[in-house]
Amino acid sequence: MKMSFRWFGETHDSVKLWQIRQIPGMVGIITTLYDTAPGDEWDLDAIRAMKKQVNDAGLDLLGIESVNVHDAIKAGTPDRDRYIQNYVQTIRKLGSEGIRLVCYNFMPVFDWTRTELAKVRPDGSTTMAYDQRKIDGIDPAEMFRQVDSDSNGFVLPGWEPERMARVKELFELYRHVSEQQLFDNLVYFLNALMPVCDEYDVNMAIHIDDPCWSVFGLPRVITCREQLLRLMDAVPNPHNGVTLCTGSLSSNPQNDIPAIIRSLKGRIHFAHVRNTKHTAPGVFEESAHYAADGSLDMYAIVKALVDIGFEGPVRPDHGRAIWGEVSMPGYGLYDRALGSQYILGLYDAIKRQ
Ligand SMILES: [Mn+2]
Repeated sequence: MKMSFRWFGETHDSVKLWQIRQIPGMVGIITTLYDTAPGDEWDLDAIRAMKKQVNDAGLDLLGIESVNVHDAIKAGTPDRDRYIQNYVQTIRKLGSEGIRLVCYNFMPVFDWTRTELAKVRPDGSTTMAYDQRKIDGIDPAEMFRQVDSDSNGFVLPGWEPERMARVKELFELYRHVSEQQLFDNLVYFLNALMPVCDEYDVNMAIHIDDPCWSVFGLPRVITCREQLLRLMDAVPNPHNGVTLCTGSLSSNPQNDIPAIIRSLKGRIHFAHVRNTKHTAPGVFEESAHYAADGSLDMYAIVKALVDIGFEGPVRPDHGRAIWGEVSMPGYGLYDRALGSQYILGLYDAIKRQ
């Protein structure tokens, strides 16, 4: 596996590339162009500049997270083909620059959802947490106000104010979109992308829905093994693959993550590895990566990735806020650096056995 770190660019991230470069075993960066809107065709010069910046810091640009998918594509409105064509052109440009991984998600309206961004843990660190009982008691606009006020002044990916200003309109857009239709729209989108992915050897890697069930009555389809395999079968091209996010999958403890990893041999193109601690059904927080700090068997997860021959980029995904660091929630330097070392330690030990 290639250890990587998500980075939000010089103007959006509190963490610097030179700091990331000093984490042992860290070889790559996962980033995106932050001044593009979903549906835009990316500018080739901007892609080149982004890549050069990462390379100049001694790191490889291992993938894009995310090229966001326009709501017209997800909802399947008549203008979707225009946005799909822009997406095809973006893949073409990324591929021509040697960037071969695109992470994306297909969740309507909201990206990942948390009910608390700075829950205080017994050791004084803070972390992101989810409580379904709170979701059941508030409306989406209130949810956004809470996220916005707890974000340390950073703009959280998936929670951009422009997007949230349109929350009512977006809910209206999806009002008549069933889970079957959402799934069909995803298949339509992927089928349109596969020729350019074949041409440039670009892997599409869908992120697990987070949490992996319907929130606020919106449809969600990337939730469990059955649904993942259904998508792999619907578009059997190996460039149609998965971002295996252990944190997102773990939101539903019914998901047997090592078994899911084994069932997706050859189709996992990117892995997000983190741990969560569950205290009640639908109630969890993001713990340290160390297995005993949370509820996941991190050894079994890394072992399954090794066993299926996974060699793509891995990143430590979210971390807690520790040692007084102020950053975008979930995306500080310190705890993700610690997490990367734990994952690499497991990986080394498993490889040497
Ligand atoms: Mn993830």
